[in-house]
Amino acid sequence: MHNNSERVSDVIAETAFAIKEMHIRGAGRIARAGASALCDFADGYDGLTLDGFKRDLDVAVKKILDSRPTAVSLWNGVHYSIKDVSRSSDLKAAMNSVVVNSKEFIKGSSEAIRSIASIGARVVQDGDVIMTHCNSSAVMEVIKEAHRQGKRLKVFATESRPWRQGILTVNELADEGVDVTLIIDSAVRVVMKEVSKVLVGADTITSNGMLVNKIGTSHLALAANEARVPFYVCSETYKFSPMTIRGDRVTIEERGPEEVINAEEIRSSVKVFNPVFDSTPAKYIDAIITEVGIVSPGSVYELMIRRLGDGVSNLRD
Ligand code: RUB
Repeated sequence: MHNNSERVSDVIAETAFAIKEMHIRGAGRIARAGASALCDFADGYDGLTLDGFKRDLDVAVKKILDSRPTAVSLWNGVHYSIKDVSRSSDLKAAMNSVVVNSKEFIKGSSEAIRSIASIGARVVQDGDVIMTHCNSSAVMEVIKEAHRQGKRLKVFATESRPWRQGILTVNELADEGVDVTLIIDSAVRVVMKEVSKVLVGADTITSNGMLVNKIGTSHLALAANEARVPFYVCSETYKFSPMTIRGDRVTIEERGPEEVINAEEIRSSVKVFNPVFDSTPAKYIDAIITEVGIVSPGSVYELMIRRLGDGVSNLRD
Protein backbone atom coordinates (compact mmCIF):
# COMPACT_ATOMS: atom_id res chain seq x y z
CA MET A 1 0.00 0.00 0.00
CA HIS A 2 1.48 3.39 -1.02
CA ASN A 3 1.46 6.33 1.36
CA ASN A 4 0.46 9.72 0.04
CA SER A 5 4.01 10.98 -0.67
CA GLU A 6 4.81 7.87 -2.70
CA ARG A 7 1.59 8.30 -4.63
CA VAL A 8 2.39 11.88 -5.55
CA SER A 9 5.95 11.11 -6.58
CA ASP A 10 4.48 8.26 -8.66
CA VAL A 11 2.50 10.91 -10.57
CA ILE A 12 5.74 12.77 -11.34
CA ALA A 13 7.59 9.58 -12.33
CA GLU A 14 4.69 8.37 -14.50
CA THR A 15 4.35 11.70 -16.29
CA ALA A 16 8.12 12.00 -16.85
CA PHE A 17 8.13 8.44 -18.25
CA ALA A 18 5.11 9.08 -20.51
CA ILE A 19 6.77 12.22 -21.93
CA LYS A 20 10.16 10.54 -22.40
CA GLU A 21 8.63 7.52 -24.13
CA MET A 22 6.44 9.80 -26.30
CA HIS A 23 3.14 8.45 -24.96
CA ILE A 24 2.47 12.15 -24.43
CA ARG A 25 4.02 14.18 -27.21
CA GLY A 26 3.82 17.59 -28.89
CA ALA A 27 5.17 20.74 -27.22
CA GLY A 28 1.81 22.02 -25.95
CA ARG A 29 0.66 18.66 -24.60
CA ILE A 30 3.89 17.93 -22.72
CA ALA A 31 3.77 21.41 -21.15
CA ARG A 32 0.21 20.83 -19.93
CA ALA A 33 1.11 17.32 -18.70
CA GLY A 34 4.10 18.70 -16.75
CA ALA A 35 1.98 21.42 -15.15
CA SER A 36 -0.78 18.93 -14.35
CA ALA A 37 1.68 16.52 -12.66
CA LEU A 38 3.00 19.37 -10.48
CA CYS A 39 -0.58 20.32 -9.62
CA ASP A 40 -1.25 16.75 -8.39
CA PHE A 41 2.09 16.69 -6.60
CA ALA A 42 1.32 19.90 -4.67
CA ASP A 43 -2.30 19.00 -4.07
CA GLY A 44 -1.44 15.64 -2.51
CA TYR A 45 1.70 16.70 -0.65
CA ASP A 46 1.64 15.42 2.94
CA GLY A 47 5.02 16.67 4.20
CA LEU A 48 5.01 19.04 7.14
CA THR A 49 7.47 21.85 6.37
CA LEU A 50 7.87 24.53 3.73
CA ASP A 51 11.56 23.73 3.32
CA GLY A 52 10.75 20.07 2.81
CA PHE A 53 8.14 20.97 0.19
CA LYS A 54 10.61 23.17 -1.69
CA ARG A 55 13.23 20.40 -1.69
CA ASP A 56 10.76 17.75 -2.90
CA LEU A 57 9.36 20.15 -5.49
CA ASP A 58 12.87 20.79 -6.86
CA VAL A 59 13.34 17.04 -7.33
CA ALA A 60 9.93 16.76 -9.04
CA VAL A 61 10.67 19.71 -11.34
CA LYS A 62 14.03 18.28 -12.34
CA LYS A 63 12.50 14.91 -13.13
CA ILE A 64 9.83 16.48 -15.35
CA LEU A 65 12.30 18.78 -17.13
CA ASP A 66 14.77 15.95 -17.75
CA SER A 67 12.14 13.99 -19.66
CA ARG A 68 12.63 15.91 -22.94
CA PRO A 69 15.14 18.68 -23.45
CA THR A 70 14.13 20.66 -26.55
CA ALA A 71 10.61 22.08 -26.18
CA VAL A 72 10.81 25.21 -23.99
CA SER A 73 7.05 24.94 -23.54
CA LEU A 74 7.74 22.31 -20.87
CA TRP A 75 10.18 24.62 -19.06
CA ASN A 76 7.75 27.53 -19.27
CA GLY A 77 4.78 25.44 -18.08
CA VAL A 78 6.73 24.07 -15.14
CA HIS A 79 8.19 27.45 -14.14
CA TYR A 80 4.82 29.16 -14.44
CA SER A 81 3.43 26.53 -12.06
CA ILE A 82 6.11 27.09 -9.40
CA LYS A 83 6.61 30.84 -9.86
CA ASP A 84 5.11 31.90 -6.49
CA VAL A 85 6.64 29.22 -4.27
CA SER A 86 9.76 31.25 -3.37
CA ARG A 87 7.67 34.13 -2.05
CA SER A 88 5.17 31.95 -0.13
CA SER A 89 5.42 32.42 3.63
CA ASP A 90 4.05 29.04 4.68
CA LEU A 91 3.60 25.51 3.41
CA LYS A 92 -0.14 25.77 2.69
CA ALA A 93 0.35 28.95 0.63
CA ALA A 94 3.21 27.37 -1.33
CA MET A 95 1.21 24.22 -2.10
CA ASN A 96 -1.82 26.26 -3.05
CA SER A 97 0.20 28.54 -5.36
CA VAL A 98 1.39 25.53 -7.39
CA VAL A 99 -2.17 24.20 -7.70
CA VAL A 100 -3.56 27.60 -8.76
CA ASN A 101 -0.73 28.51 -11.14
CA SER A 102 -0.56 25.12 -12.87
CA LYS A 103 -4.32 25.19 -13.47
CA GLU A 104 -3.99 28.73 -14.79
CA PHE A 105 -1.22 27.64 -17.17
CA ILE A 106 -3.28 24.72 -18.49
CA LYS A 107 -6.35 26.91 -18.99
CA GLY A 108 -4.30 29.65 -20.70
CA SER A 109 -2.62 27.08 -22.92
CA SER A 110 -5.94 25.67 -24.12
CA GLU A 111 -7.33 29.17 -24.68
CA ALA A 112 -4.19 30.08 -26.67
CA ILE A 113 -4.85 27.20 -29.08
CA ARG A 114 -8.41 28.41 -29.62
CA SER A 115 -7.20 31.95 -30.36
CA ILE A 116 -4.54 30.66 -32.75
CA ALA A 117 -7.24 28.62 -34.52
CA SER A 118 -9.40 31.68 -35.14
CA ILE A 119 -6.51 34.02 -36.05
CA GLY A 120 -4.86 31.38 -38.25
CA ALA A 121 -8.11 30.50 -40.01
CA ARG A 122 -8.21 34.10 -41.29
CA VAL A 123 -4.80 33.57 -42.91
CA VAL A 124 -6.04 30.45 -44.70
CA GLN A 125 -7.86 31.29 -47.94
CA ASP A 126 -10.55 29.40 -49.82
CA GLY A 127 -8.74 27.06 -52.25
CA ASP A 128 -5.46 26.95 -50.33
CA VAL A 129 -3.16 23.96 -50.66
CA ILE A 130 -1.40 23.58 -47.33
CA MET A 131 1.65 21.53 -46.46
CA THR A 132 2.33 20.58 -42.85
CA HIS A 133 4.91 18.49 -41.05
CA CYS A 134 4.70 16.12 -38.09
CA ASN A 135 1.63 16.64 -35.87
CA SER A 136 1.08 20.03 -34.29
CA SER A 137 -2.14 20.64 -32.38
CA ALA A 138 -1.87 24.37 -33.13
CA VAL A 139 -1.70 23.67 -36.88
CA MET A 140 -4.46 21.06 -36.66
CA GLU A 141 -6.82 23.52 -35.00
CA VAL A 142 -6.09 26.23 -37.62
CA ILE A 143 -6.81 23.85 -40.50
CA LYS A 144 -9.92 22.41 -38.85
CA GLU A 145 -11.29 25.89 -38.09
CA ALA A 146 -10.73 27.08 -41.68
CA HIS A 147 -12.43 23.89 -42.92
CA ARG A 148 -15.39 24.44 -40.54
CA GLN A 149 -15.74 27.94 -41.95
CA GLY A 150 -16.38 26.35 -45.33
CA LYS A 151 -13.02 27.08 -46.96
CA ARG A 152 -12.11 24.47 -49.55
CA LEU A 153 -8.66 23.16 -48.68
CA LYS A 154 -6.18 20.51 -49.71
CA VAL A 155 -3.56 19.40 -47.23
CA PHE A 156 -0.30 17.55 -47.85
CA ALA A 157 1.07 16.01 -44.65
CA THR A 158 4.55 14.53 -44.39
CA GLU A 159 5.00 11.09 -42.88
CA SER A 160 7.61 12.48 -40.42
CA ARG A 161 9.96 9.56 -39.90
CA PRO A 162 10.88 7.92 -37.62
CA TRP A 163 7.83 8.23 -35.35
CA ARG A 164 5.46 8.82 -38.29
CA GLN A 165 3.37 11.46 -36.52
CA GLY A 166 2.08 12.32 -40.02
CA ILE A 167 -0.26 9.33 -39.68
CA LEU A 168 -1.91 11.06 -36.71
CA THR A 169 -2.22 14.22 -38.79
CA VAL A 170 -3.83 12.61 -41.83
CA ASN A 171 -6.28 10.58 -39.75
CA GLU A 172 -7.24 13.56 -37.61
CA LEU A 173 -7.91 15.69 -40.69
CA ALA A 174 -9.67 12.89 -42.59
CA ASP A 175 -12.02 12.42 -39.62
CA GLU A 176 -12.99 16.09 -40.00
CA GLY A 177 -13.63 15.61 -43.72
CA VAL A 178 -10.55 17.53 -44.89
CA ASP A 179 -9.04 16.55 -48.27
CA VAL A 180 -5.67 15.25 -47.09
CA THR A 181 -2.77 13.48 -48.81
CA LEU A 182 0.09 11.69 -47.09
CA ILE A 183 3.56 12.13 -48.59
CA ILE A 184 6.94 10.70 -47.63
CA ASP A 185 9.42 13.20 -46.23
CA SER A 186 11.61 13.14 -49.31
CA ALA A 187 8.67 14.20 -51.53
CA VAL A 188 8.53 17.66 -49.96
CA ARG A 189 10.39 19.55 -52.70
CA VAL A 190 8.49 17.91 -55.56
CA VAL A 191 5.09 18.57 -53.96
CA MET A 192 5.94 22.14 -52.91
CA LYS A 193 5.19 23.30 -56.47
CA GLU A 194 1.49 22.64 -55.80
CA VAL A 195 1.40 24.25 -52.36
CA SER A 196 0.15 27.77 -51.51
CA LYS A 197 1.05 27.86 -47.78
CA VAL A 198 3.17 25.91 -45.34
CA LEU A 199 1.94 25.71 -41.73
CA VAL A 200 4.10 24.12 -39.04
CA GLY A 201 4.13 24.07 -35.24
CA ALA A 202 6.91 24.99 -32.83
CA ASP A 203 8.78 23.39 -29.98
CA THR A 204 10.87 26.46 -29.27
CA ILE A 205 11.27 29.91 -30.83
CA THR A 206 14.43 31.83 -29.96
CA SER A 207 14.69 35.55 -29.26
CA ASN A 208 16.02 36.14 -32.78
CA GLY A 209 13.00 34.42 -34.32
CA MET A 210 14.59 31.08 -35.15
CA LEU A 211 12.22 28.11 -35.09
CA VAL A 212 13.09 24.76 -33.51
CA ASN A 213 10.63 22.08 -34.59
CA LYS A 214 10.47 18.43 -35.71
CA ILE A 215 13.45 17.26 -37.75
CA GLY A 216 12.80 18.04 -41.42
CA THR A 217 10.98 21.33 -40.77
CA SER A 218 13.93 23.27 -42.18
CA HIS A 219 13.67 21.28 -45.42
CA LEU A 220 10.08 22.45 -45.82
CA ALA A 221 11.28 26.00 -45.18
CA LEU A 222 14.03 25.80 -47.79
CA ALA A 223 11.76 24.21 -50.37
CA ALA A 224 9.06 26.83 -49.64
CA ASN A 225 11.61 29.61 -49.98
CA GLU A 226 12.77 28.24 -53.33
CA ALA A 227 9.18 27.92 -54.61
CA ARG A 228 8.16 31.31 -53.09
CA VAL A 229 5.53 29.68 -50.90
CA PRO A 230 4.74 31.52 -47.63
CA PHE A 231 5.93 29.69 -44.52
CA TYR A 232 3.90 30.20 -41.30
CA VAL A 233 4.57 28.97 -37.78
CA CYS A 234 1.58 28.38 -35.46
CA SER A 235 2.87 28.86 -31.94
CA GLU A 236 1.66 29.79 -28.49
CA THR A 237 3.90 32.49 -26.95
CA TYR A 238 4.99 30.07 -24.21
CA LYS A 239 7.08 28.40 -26.92
CA PHE A 240 9.26 31.53 -26.94
CA SER A 241 12.45 30.76 -25.06
CA PRO A 242 13.42 33.41 -22.48
CA MET A 243 16.84 31.82 -21.97
CA THR A 244 17.79 32.58 -25.56
CA ILE A 245 17.69 36.32 -24.74
CA ARG A 246 20.93 35.84 -22.84
CA GLY A 247 22.38 33.73 -25.64
CA ASP A 248 21.62 30.18 -24.47
CA ARG A 249 21.57 27.59 -27.24
CA VAL A 250 18.60 25.25 -27.65
CA THR A 251 19.49 21.62 -26.90
CA ILE A 252 18.50 19.41 -29.81
CA GLU A 253 17.33 16.04 -28.53
CA GLU A 254 18.93 12.91 -29.99
CA ARG A 255 17.13 9.61 -29.59
CA GLY A 256 18.19 6.00 -30.00
CA PRO A 257 18.96 4.13 -33.25
CA GLU A 258 16.16 1.62 -32.55
CA GLU A 259 13.67 4.33 -33.55
CA VAL A 260 15.21 4.42 -37.03
CA ILE A 261 16.19 0.84 -37.84
CA ASN A 262 16.19 -2.78 -36.59
CA ALA A 263 19.73 -3.62 -35.56
CA GLU A 264 19.57 -6.88 -37.64
CA GLU A 265 19.09 -4.91 -40.86
CA ILE A 266 22.51 -3.24 -40.82
CA ARG A 267 26.14 -4.19 -40.23
CA SER A 268 27.19 -3.80 -36.62
CA SER A 269 29.81 -1.18 -37.60
CA VAL A 270 27.15 1.20 -38.97
CA LYS A 271 26.42 4.20 -36.78
CA VAL A 272 22.93 5.71 -36.66
CA PHE A 273 22.37 9.40 -35.96
CA ASN A 274 18.83 10.32 -34.90
CA PRO A 275 18.40 14.05 -34.16
CA VAL A 276 14.78 14.80 -33.31
CA PHE A 277 14.48 18.52 -34.07
CA ASP A 278 16.10 21.04 -36.38
CA SER A 279 16.43 24.81 -36.61
CA THR A 280 14.88 27.08 -39.22
CA PRO A 281 16.40 30.57 -39.34
CA ALA A 282 14.05 33.57 -39.07
CA LYS A 283 14.74 34.62 -42.67
CA TYR A 284 12.72 31.62 -43.94
CA ILE A 285 9.71 32.41 -41.77
CA ASP A 286 7.05 34.78 -43.12
CA ALA A 287 5.05 35.09 -39.90
CA ILE A 288 4.29 33.46 -36.56
CA ILE A 289 0.61 33.01 -35.73
CA THR A 290 0.30 33.38 -31.94
CA GLU A 291 -2.61 33.83 -29.53
CA VAL A 292 -1.78 37.54 -29.32
CA GLY A 293 -1.83 38.02 -33.08
CA ILE A 294 0.35 37.49 -36.13
CA VAL A 295 3.91 38.57 -35.46
CA SER A 296 7.06 38.68 -37.53
CA PRO A 297 10.02 36.56 -36.38
CA GLY A 298 11.91 39.85 -35.94
CA SER A 299 9.50 41.00 -33.22
CA VAL A 300 9.89 37.95 -30.95
CA TYR A 301 12.58 39.65 -28.83
CA GLU A 302 10.41 42.73 -28.19
CA LEU A 303 7.41 40.62 -27.33
CA MET A 304 9.40 38.50 -24.89
CA ILE A 305 10.94 41.50 -23.14
CA ARG A 306 7.54 43.15 -22.79
CA ARG A 307 6.03 40.00 -21.25
CA LEU A 308 8.94 39.08 -18.98
CA GLY A 309 9.70 42.59 -17.73
CA ASP A 310 12.16 42.43 -14.85
CA GLY A 311 11.97 38.65 -14.87
CA VAL A 312 14.69 38.50 -17.55
CA SER A 313 17.46 39.06 -15.00
CA ASN A 314 16.03 36.33 -12.75
CA LEU A 315 16.11 33.54 -15.31
CA ARG A 316 17.17 30.31 -13.66
CA ASP A 317 19.36 27.66 -15.24
C1 RUB B 1 6.14 17.33 -32.27
C2 RUB B 1 6.43 18.56 -33.06
C3 RUB B 1 5.33 19.58 -33.16
C4 RUB B 1 5.53 20.63 -32.08
C5 RUB B 1 4.31 21.53 -31.93
O1 RUB B 1 7.29 16.57 -32.01
O2 RUB B 1 7.53 18.81 -33.51
O3 RUB B 1 5.38 20.22 -34.40
O4 RUB B 1 5.76 19.98 -30.83
O5 RUB B 1 3.20 20.77 -31.51
P1 RUB B 1 7.19 15.28 -31.07
P2 RUB B 1 1.95 21.46 -30.77
O6 RUB B 1 6.16 14.38 -31.66
O7 RUB B 1 8.58 14.70 -31.08
O8 RUB B 1 6.81 15.76 -29.68
O9 RUB B 1 1.44 22.52 -31.70
O10 RUB B 1 0.99 20.33 -30.56
O11 RUB B 1 2.46 22.03 -29.48
